Amino acid sequence: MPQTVASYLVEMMLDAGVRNIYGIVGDSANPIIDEIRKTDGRLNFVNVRNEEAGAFSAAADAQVSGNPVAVIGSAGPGALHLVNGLYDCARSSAPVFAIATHIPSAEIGTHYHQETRPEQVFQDCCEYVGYVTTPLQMPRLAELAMQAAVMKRGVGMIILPGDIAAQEIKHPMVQRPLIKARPLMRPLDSDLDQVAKLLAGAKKPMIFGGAGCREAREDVVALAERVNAPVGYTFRGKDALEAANPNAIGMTGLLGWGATNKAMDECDVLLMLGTDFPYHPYLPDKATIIQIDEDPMKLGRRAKVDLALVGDVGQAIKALMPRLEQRSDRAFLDHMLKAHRHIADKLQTYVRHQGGGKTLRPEQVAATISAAADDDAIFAVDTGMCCVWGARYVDMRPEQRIIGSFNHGSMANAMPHAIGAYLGGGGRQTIAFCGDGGFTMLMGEIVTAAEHDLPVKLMVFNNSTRGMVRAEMEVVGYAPWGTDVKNPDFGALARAVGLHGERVEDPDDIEGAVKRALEHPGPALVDFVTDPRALSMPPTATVEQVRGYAMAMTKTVFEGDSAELLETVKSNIRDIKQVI
Ligand SMILES: Cc1ncc(C[n+]2csc(CCOP(=O)(O)OP(=O)(O)O)c2C)c(N)n1
Ligand SMILES: [Mg+2]
Repeated sequence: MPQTVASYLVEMMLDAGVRNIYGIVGDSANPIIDEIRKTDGRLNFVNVRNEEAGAFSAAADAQVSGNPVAVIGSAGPGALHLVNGLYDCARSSAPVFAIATHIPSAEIGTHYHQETRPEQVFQDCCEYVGYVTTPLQMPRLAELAMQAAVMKRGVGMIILPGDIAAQEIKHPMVQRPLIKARPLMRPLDSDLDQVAKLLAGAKKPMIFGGAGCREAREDVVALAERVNAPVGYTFRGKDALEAANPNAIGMTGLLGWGATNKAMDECDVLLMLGTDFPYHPYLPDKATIIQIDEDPMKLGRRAKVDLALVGDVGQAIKALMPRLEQRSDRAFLDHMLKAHRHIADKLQTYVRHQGGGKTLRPEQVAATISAAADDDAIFAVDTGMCCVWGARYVDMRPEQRIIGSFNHGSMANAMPHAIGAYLGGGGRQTIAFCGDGGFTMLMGEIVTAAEHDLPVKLMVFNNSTRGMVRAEMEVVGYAPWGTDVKNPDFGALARAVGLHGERVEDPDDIEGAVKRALEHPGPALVDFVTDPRALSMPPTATVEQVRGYAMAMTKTVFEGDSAELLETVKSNIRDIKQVI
């Protein structure tokens, strides 16, 4: 059988470990789709309803499975739909092989039907873009794209006109075995000696970890216990460092909770591990900062770093441990753990009091879902307030995962992420925290879940507003405007599509609805009609208490301590009073 460009691509994807390819058919993609068909499911074509969602699913699939995942979009608009989701792949370091099929090669440059310039459009979100204009470039370009995806953990793309996909590869160029595993790198001994010295001299050492700690939880915990350091983390670090970690003290930043912010203020040596946390005002300016990351580009770009080391976090710690004595002074650690417990307890206010009324508190919804979830459940949270509920009320267990569009920050990620996480996670319970805005943005994917009978659990936090932006407006003194939306009954909508669907308006019904959704064997949706003001309103309070509480809550949520921020909050008290 002669090998065509399309048949080679499918073979190469299978060889590289790709199991799922997300996308939508299209004229220019047909030669590839036909080759996928011939694999009889070995390469699973996940027929989605929007290519953007397909790319989000690929991002989650790759993050959960650790394997490269593929997406395909057809010429022009089909491929363009991929863009936002591919940015999410790139920003989440998800190895994704993307095929953007293209108009017939003879028509390129003539403003032909559906013509775009994909080689320009995708440049920024891809590690590599190979533009195939003749089968003579194959398989070299496809291999380079796959290698870029796997080795650089990002998007490797080929742009492929449909007519070329169908052509035979007569003169294969430089076919070589794919390199499938990334090497491990560790810092130099001399640099590790310096780290050991700084940590030994620290009175208040602290660790702050990110996604780079994913494979190194036990190493980080062992290190933290050796030097008695509290461990704060980013959202992607929560996925790795919150569970099974006695020194965990929560997150910092906009969504932060726990004692991390306080520890950042008070620590004298900060060890940043595998994090590119972007919000530099939350990083200390007084402490000595040591940073370890496998990507040198991430060193020192967020804070003034005193000692920067390139290397894998786990490998670095393994080599560092023999250089460190057990520290006996636990004063700073114990102080932070105590502060952390206090703040964590305060956060339970709305969970315990259920808002004191008949409106649904999202905090209670999130905490109820977290408690009912499987020990190895995967959570996907939408950008918006669902990030806050996920950050604060999903109490991670060691085998659980939590993913989101944390670096790219796109809405509408949770449902397609859940679909990809379910497929990549080998059938684990997968729960999406969807905002009503996020859910409706890529709502077609509920049909994907129904059609493929993917038992994702879609928990819609339906506050009929773009809540996160509304809060942002309020905090800086804008009148909330352009934020509210009118929604249908999503439970009824889900049932119409073939899912288990419910709508919950009474706090007493939360638990039962969560249980029924999780126990249902297929896809399920619960439409939680939540309180749109759920950021600033205390359960039971006088006006004075509301004033103080609102300021404190707003401060907690936005983590700002500045007088200016407090002034703007005060100016919004009138607004807050409307809801008591
Ligand atoms: C694609 C996209 N559009 C706009 C934004 C800006 N944005 C961030 S959060 C948000 C509101 C989200 O609303 P919803 O999904 O209802 O969640 P809520 O905050 O109400 O829980 C918006 C508009 C974004 N991040 N991504
Ligand atoms: Mg909303």
